Amino acid sequence: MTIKELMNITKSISLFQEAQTLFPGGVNSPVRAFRAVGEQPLFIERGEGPYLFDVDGNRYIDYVLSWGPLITGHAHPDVVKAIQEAALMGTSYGAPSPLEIELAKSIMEFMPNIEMIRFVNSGTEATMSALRLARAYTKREKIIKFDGCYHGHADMLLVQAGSGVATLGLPDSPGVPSAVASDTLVAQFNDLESVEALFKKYPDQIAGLIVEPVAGNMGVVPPLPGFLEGLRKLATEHATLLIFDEVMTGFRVHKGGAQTLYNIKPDLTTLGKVIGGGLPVGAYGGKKEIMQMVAPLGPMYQAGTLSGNPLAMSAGIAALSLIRGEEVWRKLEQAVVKLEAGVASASKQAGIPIQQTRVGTMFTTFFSETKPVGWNTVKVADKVQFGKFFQKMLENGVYLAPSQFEAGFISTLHTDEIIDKTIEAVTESFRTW
Ligand code: KE4
Repeated sequence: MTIKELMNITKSISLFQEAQTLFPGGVNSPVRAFRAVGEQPLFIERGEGPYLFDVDGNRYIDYVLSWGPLITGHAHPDVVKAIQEAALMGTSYGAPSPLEIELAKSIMEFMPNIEMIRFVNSGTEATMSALRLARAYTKREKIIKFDGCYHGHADMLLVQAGSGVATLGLPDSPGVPSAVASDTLVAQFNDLESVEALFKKYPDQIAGLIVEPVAGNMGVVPPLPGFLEGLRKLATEHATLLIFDEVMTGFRVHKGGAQTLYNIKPDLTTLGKVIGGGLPVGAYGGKKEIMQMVAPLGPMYQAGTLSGNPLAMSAGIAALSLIRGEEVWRKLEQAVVKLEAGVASASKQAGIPIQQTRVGTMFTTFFSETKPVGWNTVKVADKVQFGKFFQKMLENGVYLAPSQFEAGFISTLHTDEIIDKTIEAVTESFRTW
Protein backbone atom coordinates (compact mmCIF):
# COMPACT_ATOMS: atom_id res chain seq x y z
CA MET A 1 0.00 0.00 0.00
CA THR A 2 1.38 3.42 -0.85
CA ILE A 3 0.80 6.69 0.92
CA LYS A 4 -1.65 7.59 -1.82
CA GLU A 5 -3.76 4.51 -1.03
CA LEU A 6 -3.55 4.74 2.73
CA MET A 7 -4.09 8.41 3.30
CA ASN A 8 -6.54 11.02 2.13
CA ILE A 9 -4.21 13.16 0.03
CA THR A 10 -6.40 13.75 -3.00
CA LYS A 11 -5.78 17.49 -3.12
CA SER A 12 -2.00 16.98 -2.90
CA ILE A 13 -2.24 14.51 -5.76
CA SER A 14 -4.11 16.91 -8.03
CA LEU A 15 -1.91 19.86 -7.06
CA PHE A 16 1.21 17.83 -7.80
CA GLN A 17 -0.15 16.93 -11.22
CA GLU A 18 -0.62 20.64 -11.96
CA ALA A 19 2.73 21.57 -10.40
CA GLN A 20 4.53 19.14 -12.68
CA THR A 21 3.28 21.16 -15.67
CA LEU A 22 4.84 24.29 -14.18
CA PHE A 23 8.03 23.29 -12.32
CA PRO A 24 10.74 20.72 -13.14
CA GLY A 25 9.66 17.66 -11.16
CA GLY A 26 6.77 19.69 -9.76
CA VAL A 27 8.91 21.32 -7.07
CA ASN A 28 11.13 24.31 -6.48
CA SER A 29 13.87 22.36 -4.73
CA PRO A 30 14.67 18.75 -5.67
CA VAL A 31 14.63 17.10 -2.23
CA ARG A 32 10.98 18.16 -1.80
CA ALA A 33 9.87 15.80 -4.55
CA PHE A 34 9.89 12.74 -2.25
CA ARG A 35 11.71 10.87 -5.04
CA ALA A 36 13.89 9.01 -2.55
CA VAL A 37 10.84 7.68 -0.77
CA GLY A 38 9.02 6.76 -3.92
CA GLU A 39 5.97 8.88 -3.38
CA GLN A 40 4.51 12.19 -4.33
CA PRO A 41 5.02 15.21 -2.07
CA LEU A 42 2.38 16.55 0.26
CA PHE A 43 1.28 20.09 -0.45
CA ILE A 44 1.30 22.12 2.74
CA GLU A 45 -1.41 24.57 3.68
CA ARG A 46 0.11 25.88 6.93
CA GLY A 47 2.47 25.31 9.79
CA GLU A 48 1.72 25.86 13.46
CA GLY A 49 4.25 25.27 16.22
CA PRO A 50 5.62 21.72 15.77
CA TYR A 51 2.94 20.85 13.21
CA LEU A 52 2.47 20.91 9.46
CA PHE A 53 -1.05 20.71 7.96
CA ASP A 54 -1.40 19.51 4.38
CA VAL A 55 -4.03 20.71 1.92
CA ASP A 56 -6.19 17.68 2.71
CA GLY A 57 -6.35 18.58 6.40
CA ASN A 58 -3.88 15.94 7.63
CA ARG A 59 -1.71 17.03 10.58
CA TYR A 60 1.91 15.94 11.03
CA ILE A 61 4.54 16.47 13.68
CA ASP A 62 7.27 18.15 11.65
CA TYR A 63 10.94 17.11 11.99
CA VAL A 64 12.06 18.85 8.79
CA LEU A 65 11.22 22.39 10.02
CA SER A 66 12.01 23.86 6.60
CA TRP A 67 15.32 21.90 6.57
CA GLY A 68 16.51 23.44 9.82
CA PRO A 69 15.55 27.15 10.02
CA LEU A 70 12.49 26.85 12.28
CA ILE A 71 14.13 26.19 15.63
CA THR A 72 11.26 28.11 17.27
CA GLY A 73 8.64 26.17 15.32
CA HIS A 74 6.17 27.29 12.66
CA ALA A 75 4.58 30.76 12.91
CA HIS A 76 5.99 31.58 16.36
CA PRO A 77 3.94 34.61 17.53
CA ASP A 78 7.06 36.69 18.26
CA VAL A 79 8.52 36.00 14.79
CA VAL A 80 5.22 36.65 13.04
CA LYS A 81 4.73 39.90 14.96
CA ALA A 82 8.25 41.05 14.07
CA ILE A 83 7.60 40.38 10.36
CA GLN A 84 4.18 42.08 10.45
CA GLU A 85 5.57 45.20 12.13
CA ALA A 86 8.54 45.32 9.76
CA ALA A 87 6.25 44.98 6.73
CA LEU A 88 4.25 48.01 7.83
CA MET A 89 7.50 50.01 7.59
CA GLY A 90 8.15 48.80 4.04
CA THR A 91 9.42 45.51 2.64
CA SER A 92 12.81 46.54 1.25
CA TYR A 93 14.87 49.70 1.24
CA GLY A 94 17.89 48.83 -0.91
CA ALA A 95 19.77 50.85 1.64
CA PRO A 96 21.34 50.23 5.05
CA SER A 97 18.99 49.88 8.02
CA PRO A 98 19.57 49.58 11.79
CA LEU A 99 18.05 46.08 11.63
CA GLU A 100 21.15 44.75 9.86
CA ILE A 101 23.33 46.06 12.69
CA GLU A 102 21.03 44.50 15.31
CA LEU A 103 21.08 41.05 13.70
CA ALA A 104 24.84 41.16 13.07
CA LYS A 105 25.53 42.03 16.72
CA SER A 106 23.17 39.28 17.87
CA ILE A 107 24.96 36.68 15.74
CA MET A 108 28.35 37.88 17.01
CA GLU A 109 27.16 37.43 20.61
CA PHE A 110 26.51 33.77 19.81
CA MET A 111 29.69 33.40 17.69
CA PRO A 112 32.34 35.89 18.86
CA ASN A 113 34.87 34.42 16.41
CA ILE A 114 32.98 36.30 13.70
CA GLU A 115 34.52 39.81 13.72
CA MET A 116 32.90 41.11 10.52
CA ILE A 117 29.99 39.76 8.49
CA ARG A 118 28.13 40.21 5.20
CA PHE A 119 24.47 39.25 4.79
CA VAL A 120 23.29 37.53 1.60
CA ASN A 121 20.04 35.74 0.71
CA SER A 122 20.84 32.03 0.91
CA GLY A 123 23.36 29.52 2.16
CA THR A 124 24.51 29.00 -1.42
CA GLU A 125 25.36 32.68 -1.77
CA ALA A 126 27.18 32.53 1.56
CA THR A 127 29.43 29.60 0.66
CA MET A 128 30.00 30.79 -2.90
CA SER A 129 31.06 34.20 -1.60
CA ALA A 130 33.25 32.78 1.18
CA LEU A 131 35.16 30.67 -1.34
CA ARG A 132 35.59 33.62 -3.71
CA LEU A 133 36.93 35.55 -0.72
CA ALA A 134 39.34 32.73 0.18
CA ARG A 135 40.65 32.76 -3.40
CA ALA A 136 40.93 36.54 -3.42
CA TYR A 137 42.70 36.62 -0.05
CA THR A 138 45.20 33.81 -0.74
CA LYS A 139 45.56 34.43 -4.51
CA ARG A 140 45.19 30.67 -4.95
CA GLU A 141 42.55 28.79 -6.95
CA LYS A 142 41.99 25.28 -5.61
CA ILE A 143 39.53 24.41 -2.84
CA ILE A 144 38.96 21.29 -0.75
CA LYS A 145 35.51 19.96 0.09
CA PHE A 146 34.44 16.60 1.50
CA ASP A 147 32.65 13.73 -0.23
CA GLY A 148 28.99 13.77 0.81
CA CYS A 149 29.06 17.30 2.18
CA TYR A 150 26.71 19.81 0.58
CA HIS A 151 27.30 23.53 0.57
CA GLY A 152 24.61 24.75 -1.82
CA HIS A 153 24.48 24.61 -5.59
CA ALA A 154 27.30 26.91 -6.75
CA ASP A 155 29.19 25.31 -9.66
CA MET A 156 32.42 24.74 -7.76
CA LEU A 157 30.59 22.92 -4.95
CA LEU A 158 28.49 20.48 -6.99
CA VAL A 159 31.28 17.94 -6.88
CA GLN A 160 30.52 14.73 -4.98
CA ALA A 161 27.96 16.66 -2.95
CA GLY A 162 25.43 15.45 -0.41
CA SER A 163 21.80 16.37 0.26
CA GLY A 164 19.63 16.31 -2.83
CA VAL A 165 22.58 15.53 -5.10
CA ALA A 166 23.26 12.33 -3.14
CA THR A 167 19.55 11.62 -2.72
CA LEU A 168 18.97 11.70 -6.46
CA GLY A 169 22.18 9.80 -7.17
CA LEU A 170 23.69 12.64 -9.23
CA PRO A 171 27.39 12.26 -8.36
CA ASP A 172 28.15 15.50 -10.17
CA SER A 173 25.82 17.87 -11.93
CA PRO A 174 25.94 18.35 -15.70
CA GLY A 175 26.45 21.99 -16.59
CA VAL A 176 29.38 22.44 -14.24
CA PRO A 177 32.38 23.29 -16.45
CA SER A 178 35.24 20.80 -16.06
CA ALA A 179 37.58 23.76 -15.64
CA VAL A 180 35.62 24.76 -12.55
CA ALA A 181 35.26 21.26 -11.15
CA SER A 182 38.98 20.59 -11.64
CA ASP A 183 39.82 23.20 -9.02
CA THR A 184 37.59 21.45 -6.49
CA LEU A 185 39.49 18.73 -4.66
CA VAL A 186 37.54 16.13 -2.68
CA ALA A 187 38.67 14.55 0.59
CA GLN A 188 36.92 12.04 2.86
CA PHE A 189 35.15 13.28 5.98
CA ASN A 190 36.85 12.12 9.20
CA ASP A 191 39.94 11.09 7.22
CA LEU A 192 42.81 13.51 7.84
CA GLU A 193 45.19 11.47 5.69
CA SER A 194 43.01 12.16 2.64
CA VAL A 195 43.36 15.88 3.38
CA GLU A 196 47.11 15.70 3.96
CA ALA A 197 47.49 13.91 0.62
CA LEU A 198 45.81 16.81 -1.20
CA PHE A 199 47.98 19.42 0.49
CA LYS A 200 51.04 17.35 -0.45
CA LYS A 201 49.91 17.00 -4.07
CA TYR A 202 48.96 20.66 -4.49
CA PRO A 203 51.44 22.64 -2.36
CA ASP A 204 50.65 26.35 -2.01
CA GLN A 205 47.68 26.01 -4.38
CA ILE A 206 44.76 25.52 -2.00
CA ALA A 207 42.84 28.69 -1.16
CA GLY A 208 40.23 27.29 1.15
CA LEU A 209 39.03 24.13 2.85
CA ILE A 210 35.27 24.12 3.39
CA VAL A 211 33.65 21.64 5.74
CA GLU A 212 30.36 21.01 7.45
CA PRO A 213 31.93 20.69 10.93
CA VAL A 214 29.16 18.23 11.71
CA ALA A 215 28.10 16.72 8.42
CA GLY A 216 24.34 17.06 7.98
CA ASN A 217 23.88 16.47 4.25
CA MET A 218 24.74 12.80 4.20
CA GLY A 219 22.56 12.38 7.23
CA VAL A 220 24.17 13.57 10.47
CA VAL A 221 27.79 12.38 10.78
CA PRO A 222 29.71 13.82 13.76
CA PRO A 223 33.43 14.62 13.49
CA LEU A 224 35.62 11.97 15.10
CA PRO A 225 37.81 13.21 17.98
CA GLY A 226 40.74 15.16 16.55
CA PHE A 227 39.33 15.57 13.04
CA LEU A 228 38.41 19.25 13.24
CA GLU A 229 41.55 20.02 15.25
CA GLY A 230 43.55 18.31 12.50
CA LEU A 231 41.86 20.41 9.81
CA ARG A 232 42.66 23.58 11.75
CA LYS A 233 46.30 22.55 12.07
CA LEU A 234 46.67 21.59 8.39
CA ALA A 235 44.97 24.77 7.16
CA THR A 236 47.23 26.92 9.34
CA GLU A 237 50.36 25.05 8.24
CA HIS A 238 49.50 25.53 4.56
CA ALA A 239 48.13 29.10 4.84
CA THR A 240 44.78 27.83 3.56
CA LEU A 241 41.59 29.39 4.94
CA LEU A 242 39.50 27.03 7.09
CA ILE A 243 35.83 27.66 6.32
CA PHE A 244 33.18 26.21 8.64
CA ASP A 245 29.96 25.92 6.71
CA GLU A 246 27.56 26.36 9.62
CA VAL A 247 24.49 27.05 7.50
CA MET A 248 22.95 23.96 9.11
CA THR A 249 25.03 23.44 12.28
CA GLY A 250 24.84 27.08 13.36
CA PHE A 251 22.38 27.46 16.26
CA ARG A 252 21.60 23.75 15.84
CA VAL A 253 24.47 21.66 17.24
CA HIS A 254 25.02 24.28 19.97
CA LYS A 255 23.82 27.82 20.53
CA GLY A 256 27.27 28.97 19.39
CA GLY A 257 27.49 26.48 16.54
CA ALA A 258 30.11 23.79 16.01
CA GLN A 259 32.92 26.31 16.40
CA THR A 260 31.85 26.84 20.03
CA LEU A 261 30.95 23.20 20.71
CA TYR A 262 34.37 21.95 19.52
CA ASN A 263 36.28 25.14 20.40
CA ILE A 264 37.80 25.55 16.94
CA LYS A 265 38.33 28.96 15.35
CA PRO A 266 37.67 28.84 11.59
CA ASP A 267 38.95 31.72 9.44
CA LEU A 268 35.51 32.15 7.88
CA THR A 269 32.04 30.93 8.82
CA THR A 270 29.00 30.65 6.59
CA LEU A 271 25.52 30.85 8.04
CA GLY A 272 21.90 30.61 6.90
CA LYS A 273 18.66 28.89 7.91
CA VAL A 274 18.10 29.77 11.62
CA ILE A 275 19.43 33.34 11.28
CA GLY A 276 16.55 34.19 8.97
CA GLY A 277 13.81 32.85 11.25
CA GLY A 278 12.28 31.17 8.20
CA LEU A 279 12.90 34.02 5.75
CA PRO A 280 15.70 33.99 3.14
CA VAL A 281 18.97 34.96 4.81
CA GLY A 282 22.56 33.78 4.46
CA ALA A 283 25.76 35.28 5.78
CA TYR A 284 29.51 34.87 5.63
CA GLY A 285 31.93 36.35 8.10
CA GLY A 286 35.06 35.89 10.15
CA LYS A 287 38.39 37.57 10.69
CA LYS A 288 38.25 41.30 10.00
CA GLU A 289 41.59 41.13 8.19
CA ILE A 290 40.03 38.74 5.65
CA MET A 291 36.57 40.35 5.43
CA GLN A 292 38.16 43.71 4.59
CA MET A 293 38.86 42.27 1.12
CA VAL A 294 35.11 42.49 0.35
CA ALA A 295 33.77 45.38 -1.76
CA PRO A 296 33.33 48.25 -1.37
CA LEU A 297 36.12 48.21 1.24
CA GLY A 298 38.25 45.81 -0.76
CA PRO A 299 38.40 44.52 -4.33
CA MET A 300 36.48 41.24 -3.98
CA TYR A 301 33.03 41.87 -5.38
CA GLN A 302 29.79 40.43 -4.01
CA ALA A 303 26.36 42.09 -3.99
CA GLY A 304 22.63 41.42 -3.55
CA THR A 305 19.44 43.38 -4.18
CA LEU A 306 17.66 42.07 -1.10
CA SER A 307 20.64 41.43 1.15
CA GLY A 308 19.92 42.66 4.70
CA ASN A 309 16.23 42.80 3.88
CA PRO A 310 14.32 44.40 6.79
CA LEU A 311 11.71 41.64 6.98
CA ALA A 312 14.32 38.87 7.04
CA MET A 313 16.46 40.80 9.51
CA SER A 314 13.44 41.29 11.78
CA ALA A 315 12.53 37.61 11.64
CA GLY A 316 16.12 36.61 12.43
CA ILE A 317 16.38 39.05 15.32
CA ALA A 318 13.16 37.70 16.82
CA ALA A 319 14.17 34.06 16.35
CA LEU A 320 17.64 34.47 17.86
CA SER A 321 16.22 36.39 20.83
CA LEU A 322 14.08 33.32 21.59
CA ILE A 323 17.08 30.95 21.78
CA ARG A 324 19.49 33.06 23.79
CA GLY A 325 18.81 31.55 27.23
CA GLU A 326 20.46 28.43 28.65
CA GLU A 327 17.10 26.97 29.76
CA VAL A 328 15.89 26.82 26.15
CA TRP A 329 18.92 24.74 25.18
CA ARG A 330 18.54 22.48 28.22
CA LYS A 331 14.96 21.72 27.18
CA LEU A 332 15.93 21.16 23.54
CA GLU A 333 18.63 18.69 24.60
CA GLN A 334 16.21 16.95 26.98
CA ALA A 335 13.61 16.52 24.22
CA VAL A 336 15.97 15.19 21.57
CA VAL A 337 17.70 12.80 24.00
CA LYS A 338 14.28 11.38 24.94
CA LEU A 339 13.40 10.96 21.26
CA GLU A 340 16.72 9.26 20.54
CA ALA A 341 16.19 6.82 23.43
CA GLY A 342 12.64 6.09 22.29
CA VAL A 343 13.73 5.26 18.75
CA ALA A 344 16.55 3.06 20.03
CA SER A 345 14.23 1.14 22.31
CA ALA A 346 11.54 0.67 19.62
CA SER A 347 14.04 -0.55 17.01
CA LYS A 348 15.65 -2.95 19.51
CA GLN A 349 12.25 -4.32 20.52
CA ALA A 350 11.42 -4.87 16.84
CA GLY A 351 14.85 -6.35 16.06
CA ILE A 352 15.49 -3.77 13.34
CA PRO A 353 19.16 -2.71 13.13
CA ILE A 354 19.69 1.04 13.00
CA GLN A 355 22.52 3.48 13.58
CA GLN A 356 21.53 6.71 15.34
CA THR A 357 23.59 9.88 15.10
CA ARG A 358 22.94 13.18 16.84
CA VAL A 359 24.73 16.39 17.67
CA GLY A 360 22.64 18.92 19.58
CA THR A 361 19.24 19.32 17.92
CA MET A 362 20.03 17.58 14.60
CA PHE A 363 19.90 13.83 14.17
CA THR A 364 19.53 10.92 11.75
CA THR A 365 18.34 7.32 11.93
CA PHE A 366 20.35 5.21 9.47
CA PHE A 367 18.99 1.81 8.45
CA SER A 368 22.39 0.20 8.54
CA GLU A 369 24.66 -1.95 10.68
CA THR A 370 27.71 0.18 9.77
CA LYS A 371 28.74 3.09 11.98
CA PRO A 372 28.48 6.25 9.87
CA VAL A 373 31.83 8.08 9.74
CA GLY A 374 31.79 9.41 6.18
CA TRP A 375 30.14 9.02 2.78
CA ASN A 376 31.56 5.53 2.19
CA THR A 377 29.94 4.20 5.38
CA VAL A 378 26.72 6.16 4.91
CA LYS A 379 26.00 5.25 1.30
CA VAL A 380 25.60 1.57 2.30
CA ALA A 381 22.52 2.39 4.42
CA ASP A 382 19.37 0.61 3.27
CA LYS A 383 17.41 3.28 1.41
CA VAL A 384 14.46 0.95 0.85
CA GLN A 385 14.12 0.36 4.58
CA PHE A 386 14.40 4.09 5.17
CA GLY A 387 11.64 4.69 2.60
CA LYS A 388 9.44 2.19 4.40
CA PHE A 389 10.09 3.93 7.72
CA PHE A 390 9.36 7.31 6.17
CA GLN A 391 6.05 6.09 4.76
CA LYS A 392 4.92 4.43 7.98
CA MET A 393 5.84 7.45 10.05
CA LEU A 394 3.88 9.67 7.68
CA GLU A 395 0.86 7.38 8.03
CA ASN A 396 1.34 7.69 11.79
CA GLY A 397 1.34 11.48 11.61
CA VAL A 398 5.06 12.26 11.64
CA TYR A 399 6.79 14.14 8.81
CA LEU A 400 10.46 13.16 8.47
CA ALA A 401 13.00 14.40 5.94
CA PRO A 402 12.21 12.40 2.77
CA SER A 403 15.74 11.09 2.36
CA GLN A 404 18.21 8.92 4.26
CA PHE A 405 20.84 11.55 3.49
CA GLU A 406 19.22 14.40 5.37
CA ALA A 407 19.09 15.55 8.99
CA GLY A 408 16.09 15.69 11.31
CA PHE A 409 15.51 18.72 13.51
CA ILE A 410 13.45 19.61 16.58
CA SER A 411 12.10 22.95 17.72
CA THR A 412 11.51 24.65 21.06
CA LEU A 413 7.84 23.68 20.58
CA HIS A 414 8.53 19.93 20.40
CA THR A 415 7.22 19.42 23.94
CA ASP A 416 7.36 16.27 26.02
CA GLU A 417 3.89 15.37 24.77
CA ILE A 418 4.99 15.80 21.13
CA ILE A 419 8.04 13.61 21.73
CA ASP A 420 5.87 10.95 23.38
CA LYS A 421 3.50 10.97 20.38
CA THR A 422 6.48 10.61 18.04
CA ILE A 423 7.82 7.64 19.98
CA GLU A 424 4.37 6.04 19.80
CA ALA A 425 4.47 6.54 16.01
CA VAL A 426 7.91 4.94 15.80
CA THR A 427 6.76 1.98 17.91
CA GLU A 428 3.65 1.53 15.75
CA SER A 429 5.71 1.82 12.55
CA PHE A 430 8.13 -0.90 13.69
CA ARG A 431 5.30 -3.03 15.10
CA THR A 432 3.75 -3.28 11.66
CA TRP A 433 7.09 -3.66 9.88
P1 KE4 B 1 20.56 27.23 0.64
O1 KE4 B 1 21.17 27.82 -0.62
O2 KE4 B 1 19.66 26.05 0.32
O3 KE4 B 1 19.89 28.28 1.52
O4 KE4 B 1 21.76 26.68 1.52
C1 KE4 B 1 22.68 25.77 0.97
C2 KE4 B 1 23.37 24.98 2.07
C3 KE4 B 1 24.67 25.31 2.41
N1 KE4 B 1 25.32 24.66 3.39
C4 KE4 B 1 24.72 23.66 4.08
C5 KE4 B 1 25.48 22.95 5.16
C6 KE4 B 1 23.38 23.29 3.79
O5 KE4 B 1 22.79 22.28 4.48
C7 KE4 B 1 22.69 23.96 2.76
C8 KE4 B 1 21.27 23.60 2.35
N2 KE4 B 1 20.70 22.47 3.01
C9 KE4 B 1 19.67 21.76 2.27
C10 KE4 B 1 19.17 20.62 3.14
N3 KE4 B 1 20.12 19.61 3.32
C11 KE4 B 1 18.57 22.66 1.84
C12 KE4 B 1 17.31 21.95 1.40
C13 KE4 B 1 17.10 22.04 -0.10
O6 KE4 B 1 18.11 21.96 -0.85
O7 KE4 B 1 15.92 22.15 -0.50
